[in-house]
Order: sequence, then C-alpha cells, then structure tokens
Amino acid sequence: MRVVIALGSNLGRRMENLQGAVDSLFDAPGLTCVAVSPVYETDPVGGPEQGPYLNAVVVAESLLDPRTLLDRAHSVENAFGRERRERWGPRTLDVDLITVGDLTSDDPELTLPHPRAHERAFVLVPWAQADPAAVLPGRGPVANLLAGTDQSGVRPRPDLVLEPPA
Ligand code: PH2
Ligand code: MG
Ligand code: MG
Repeated sequence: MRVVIALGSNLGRRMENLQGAVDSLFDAPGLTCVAVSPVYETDPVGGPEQGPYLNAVVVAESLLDPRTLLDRAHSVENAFGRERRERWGPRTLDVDLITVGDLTSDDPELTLPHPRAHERAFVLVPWAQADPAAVLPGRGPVANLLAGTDQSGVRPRPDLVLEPPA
C-alpha cells in the first residue's frame, strides 16, 4: 500500500531530526522508501508563538497495517525526544500519517486521511514535489488542492537535502 508521511521539526537540530526520522522509519521491515521530498522552511501554523519549521514528506510502500505504522511513527518521535505538551506547540519531531492507501478512518487516534492535510501548504507543497500525480482520497489531486492554499509561508531550502534511507 502506498503511504504518505509528513515530517516536521522546529526545535533543536531540525535537519538532524528530520534525517533521523527518515533513517529510523525505514530501519525495520515492512516499509520501503519511494521518494523523499525537498525540504521547506515554513511559518508555524496555529499554536503558540514558535519558531519556523522544517517540513518534508516521504512517500513509501508499506506492508504494515496502519496501527503498526502509527506505532512506528510514534516510536521514531519518541526516539528524538518528543514531549507531548500543548497541541500544535513546538516539537523536535512530528511524524504524521497523511494517507495510507485509500483508507479512510475516523478513529480519533488515527484519522485517515489526515484531517487537515488538504489545507496545509506545508504538507501539500513537499508532497506534490515528491509525487506530482498525488491524489488525496476524498479531496482530489494535490496539485488542485495547492491552488486553493496560501503558499507564502512555505519556502524551499535547496541548501538542505534529506538523504534517502540507506
Ligand atoms: N505542525 C503542527 C502545527 N503547525 N506549522 C508548520 N509550519 N509546520 C508543521 O509541521 C506544523 C505547524 C502540528 O503538527
Ligand atoms: Mg502534525
Ligand atoms: Mg503529529
């Protein structure tokens, strides 16, 4: 199943956190990397006053059931010192499941597709770069969704490159 995973960091060594996430997500069976997006520096959306994020998106092929994938995402967050304090507050590493195949789920612990992905330029811009033909189930082509979002807070950082997992 094709899965799309969004990465974000706005605390600590942001680039090391993102690269560590890419490396550890794929450091176990069941998940194969298809594409890693460019890195973007993005203005924080929502939450308290906080610093800018680095955001990127990873597209992968998964043999894992969604629960197992979510558990892996959480353990990667925890490995990078993530403390869950306030909602939408600053974090060393956020690993969000955006889509898992065409699955839809309204489980509050794992809502699929991600309930805000369609309106978040910091997800849609890197996703469209990683997969120009991407479609968000129930919402349509990512390229079309992008046209309806404000991309002014999303700036490419061509000087920062995430290496695909070894
Ligand atoms: N994540 C949030 C809240 N706000 N803003 C940006 N720019 N990037 C993020 O990854 C982000 C955010 C909650 O997960
Ligand atoms: Mg998030
Ligand atoms: Mg999250």
